[in-house]
Amino acid sequence: MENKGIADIFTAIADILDIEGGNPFRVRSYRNAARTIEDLSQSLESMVKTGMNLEEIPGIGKSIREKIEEIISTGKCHFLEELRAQVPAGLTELLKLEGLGPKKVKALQDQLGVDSVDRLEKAAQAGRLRNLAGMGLKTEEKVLKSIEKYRAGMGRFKLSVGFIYAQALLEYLKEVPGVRRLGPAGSFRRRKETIGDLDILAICAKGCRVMDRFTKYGEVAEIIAKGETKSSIRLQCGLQVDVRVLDEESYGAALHYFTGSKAHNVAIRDRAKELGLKINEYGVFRSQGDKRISGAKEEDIFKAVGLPFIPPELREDRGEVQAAEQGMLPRLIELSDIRGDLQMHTTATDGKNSIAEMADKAKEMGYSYIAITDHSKAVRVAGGLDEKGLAKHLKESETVNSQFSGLRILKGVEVDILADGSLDLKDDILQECDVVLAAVHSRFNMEEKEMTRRIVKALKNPNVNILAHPTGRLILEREAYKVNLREVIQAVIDYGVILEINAYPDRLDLRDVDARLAKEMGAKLAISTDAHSAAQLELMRFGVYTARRGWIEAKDVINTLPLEKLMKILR
Ligand code: DGT
Ligand code: CA
Ligand code: CA
Ligand code: ZN
Repeated sequence: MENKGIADIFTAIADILDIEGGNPFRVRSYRNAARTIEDLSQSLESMVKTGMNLEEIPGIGKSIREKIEEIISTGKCHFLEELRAQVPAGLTELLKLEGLGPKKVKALQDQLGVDSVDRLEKAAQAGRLRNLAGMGLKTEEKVLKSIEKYRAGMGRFKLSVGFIYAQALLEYLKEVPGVRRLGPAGSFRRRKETIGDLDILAICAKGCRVMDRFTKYGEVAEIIAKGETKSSIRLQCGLQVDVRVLDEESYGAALHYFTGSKAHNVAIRDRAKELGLKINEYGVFRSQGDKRISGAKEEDIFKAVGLPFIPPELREDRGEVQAAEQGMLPRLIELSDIRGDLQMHTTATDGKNSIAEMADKAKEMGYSYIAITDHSKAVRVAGGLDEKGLAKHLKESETVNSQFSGLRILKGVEVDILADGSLDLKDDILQECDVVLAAVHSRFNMEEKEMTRRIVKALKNPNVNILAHPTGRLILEREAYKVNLREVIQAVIDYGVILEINAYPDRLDLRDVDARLAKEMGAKLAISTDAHSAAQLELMRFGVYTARRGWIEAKDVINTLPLEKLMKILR
């Protein structure tokens, strides 16, 4: 089983214990274990196979190690199954609704007998929540909204989760004798922020047993369909995977077709029609007489309609066909353009690694610079720094910097934007920093006008360099706060501030279309991971994917610049 699947089991345990009012330390130890496991760069399964003692991993003790070994050898966790037998199945689902924590879920169950999303919806509609302690009319409205949102996102998975399963599954299928070519298509290949399912295409030799092997994959929960050319399974995590076996001569046409998006395909096919051609998943044909022209390579499709290759990330029918026609396609940014990372946290606040450990990893990645940007004091849950704490931390950054050659460690902070738009730390300490990120971490439910005024006021502070995660959304979990983004973008331009594309896979904030808007209005961007561990510095790729979907080029992004040029922008 993948690390992610094992982590999900520990999260499920923690959720149930939490609702049952279990010992908070125990709950936390399961949650921490889940997080640790998700962050591991090596698979637990391979560690167990090589005989490594898992208790050497920080945060993993005897009881969790035993459970991991059980899960790896049996695919199941007995303890979780026991817990599940004690609570209604729908109850833990309630935790997935925005704004509902274990305490509220428990209260709803005890006082109203609510133990599923459907029942909660009925109770809210019937006005039965408003009389509970700590709830009211507003709660009912909010609950109904979160239910609506939950249902809309149901069955979708974050791109990063798709990556975990896609990589493992592709590795597995590659080993099957007779598989000649293998690759992802669909929204995964377009790097959309969430995927509905995973689409995989293959070319196989005659007699290849790829479908047998696919449907016998270790994490299959259900075989939805099994055929010679198409099979679908559902993994234990709920993700559906489709595999299609194609003919070599039509691989390109099928790859284009199944990469989508549907709207892009329609735009290409309309163009083909005007040229007297027909394009489908089997190839390019003449409309008259059905003579086949090409289709083995994906380039064939674009060539047939007189266009240059359009990268998958742009295929959303958002003007890419017209841009291609006019020779105006952007030269999209690539991961290799990135020279450093401008947001990360360390053990000084809620990160897992020291400054030196972050720097080691950055060096290994070939970066020229990183900025250490821990939280400020208003973010209490993260142990944010006050002026004194930051002063000491900046000194430490300097010291570590002097120990590294070829990597510049910039002194920074992620300072909180308080409710009134003032900053959480005094100007004289902010002046000491090379990089100041400003961000909203509280009071998300302000009115749009108030939130916009709050952020714009913060941007006026001349010490602020970058507006971090500008809209505050968490994918599939929390909507962006209400804010007039155009006004914010205009303000960053006016005050010389950079907008962040936060690469952390739960955030991807700015999102693709907003990054594009920012670029079109003339703003500059930074792509930063917000890493809370050294391993998470690798998450940069998700920020780059988002930028590419936003038509962003290397020249729009400040952390593609060499150090000296970057320093000029940061002043
Ligand atoms: P998803 O899975 O919801 O994240 O989105 P996609 O884009 O991966 O959609 P999916 O898996 O239903 O189908 C994969 C691709 O196949 C889709 O992007 C375009 C193509 N496709 C599927 N159904 C149709 C269709 O009815 N018409 C056209 N033109 N293309 C289709
Ligand atoms: Ca799909
Ligand atoms: Ca599909
Ligand atoms: Zn933040």
